[in-house]
Amino acid sequence: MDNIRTLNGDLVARDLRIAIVAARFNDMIVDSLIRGAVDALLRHGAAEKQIELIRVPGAFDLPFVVRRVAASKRYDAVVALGAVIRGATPHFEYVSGQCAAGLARVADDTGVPVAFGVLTTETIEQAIERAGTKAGNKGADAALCAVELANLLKRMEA
Ligand code: INI
Repeated sequence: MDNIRTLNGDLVARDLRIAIVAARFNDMIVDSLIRGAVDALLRHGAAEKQIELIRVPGAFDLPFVVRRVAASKRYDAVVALGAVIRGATPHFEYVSGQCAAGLARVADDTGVPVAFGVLTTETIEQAIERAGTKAGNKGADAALCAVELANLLKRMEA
């Protein structure tokens, strides 16, 4: 193992431009995800001016806007945030499925990392647990994933 060249992305956000695209639907939850994401980026060396926050109506609408944001090439990575709660919607599968598949497609098509910080839960309690209470903050996790992927790409291209 010692002789294997290993590439990793570090968690230093000092030189990165990060876009956060966040849904307004379930904003009580999503606002906590945004706070977690911003806090994680600042604590990992980003300045506020390196971060841009863009709001969209719901999780279904994220891929459309994230594609524009990623294609602009103004950002090293995008953090997509939202909350789809089964109890709140009879079309849970459509919204969550299209959102996840759409965001993955955007990352593949543009080559810009898109971190998936969209909660898909059965209940509002499960969403609250993942938005800054007992199961951590998935917004913060997604932000750090974006930092790691952006730095990994820079290292792979160096
Ligand atoms: N959008 C969400 O982000 N979460 C949900 O739980 C949700 N529900 O319950 O339907 C939801 N719907 C709106 C959807 O994302 C779009 O904004 C809408 O369909 C217009 O395109």
